[in-house]
Amino acid sequence: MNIELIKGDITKIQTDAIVNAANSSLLGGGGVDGAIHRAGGKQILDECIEIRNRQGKCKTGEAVATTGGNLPAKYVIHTVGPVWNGNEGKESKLLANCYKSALKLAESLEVKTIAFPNISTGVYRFPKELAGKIAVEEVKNFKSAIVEKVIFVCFDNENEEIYRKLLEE
Ligand code: AR6
Repeated sequence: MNIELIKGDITKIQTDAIVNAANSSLLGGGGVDGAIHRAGGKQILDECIEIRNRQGKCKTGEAVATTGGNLPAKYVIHTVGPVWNGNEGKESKLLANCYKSALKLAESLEVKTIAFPNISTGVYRFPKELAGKIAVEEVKNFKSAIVEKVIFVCFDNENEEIYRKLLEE
């Protein structure tokens, strides 16, 4: 699998799928979630509401998919990262599950290219260095005959620096 690093706004990325760092309500919020719903338009929210009506809230570490609405990406894969409370073992596993669930769902949608934001490293306060390690490890461990390219989209300088180092290793 090809791994790339980009600094910028994930709503501008042209891939088959972009991943959203959502919350369990699936009804939108701030940060990257807010940016995706703003840029993608009402269709994404309508589909999220449908999913909620069908299966209830999205649990931490799980993922659901909607279309991309007005975004350049075809799909948005919404996953719910853990809130960092200092329980490293438990929260690391949940964050790893986000990447696993999103990649599995991407495969089932026959996604070839997928872009990830730095899940949980904003409002949810997950330590960026540890989150980066988990993200890179999960992507590298995911062997797929369908997904060809994963792009890590870093919004802030700190994450960009962390990912640059991790991907050089
Ligand atoms: N493109 C790419 N990355 C972005 C963008 C963007 N447009 N905007 C922010 N980031 P956060 P979380 C980065 O807080 O920590 C929401 O309210 C940001 O710099 O968006 O998982 C949800 O509804 C950071 O590195 O998500 C939840 O309630 C990363 O995205 C809660 O926040 C994640 O920051 C989820 O918190």
